Amino acid sequence: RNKERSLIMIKPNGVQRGLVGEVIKRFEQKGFKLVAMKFTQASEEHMKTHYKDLEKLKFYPGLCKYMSSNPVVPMVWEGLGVVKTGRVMLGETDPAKSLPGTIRGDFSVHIGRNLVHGSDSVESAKKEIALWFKDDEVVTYTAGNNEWIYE
Ligand code: YYY
Ligand code: MG
Repeated sequence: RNKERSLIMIKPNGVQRGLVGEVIKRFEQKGFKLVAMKFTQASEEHMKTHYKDLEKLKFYPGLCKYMSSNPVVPMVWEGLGVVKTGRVMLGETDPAKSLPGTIRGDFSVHIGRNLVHGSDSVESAKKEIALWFKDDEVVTYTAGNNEWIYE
């Protein structure tokens, strides 16, 4: 219960613009639990696997090149409905359609520089988490605030 997980990843421009703390802060303050995180520069091959579902689309090569051009911060966040709610917190894929109050709505303008990735289903979250983290890099622990977040 409350163990759903999502891969949330700060993209290269989020790192370069100094928004790592801002993104983490929002997920922490919401009440989700951080269970894995790394700071890493991925290979283009790794990004091609991550975005495999999009390989037919015209922006795919540029996207994979961009995502591997600079460091990223992949994280695993855990909690009730975190996949869906995480996407709500991110905003729409196109920042122009993202409301203020969302991460993309507040801090980005262009679809190709929308700052942060979030898994789009529980199933793809599982795949993405396995791609970015070894089993023992995802940490099981009890958050001290648990009883103050869940009834
Ligand atoms: O899941 P989400 O990141 O919101 O969008 P996807 O449709 O999975 O596309 C992944 C990624 O590709 C998106 O975050 C920006 C980029 N992209 C783009 O550059 N141009 C598009 N027309 C659509 C997506
Ligand atoms: Mg997606």
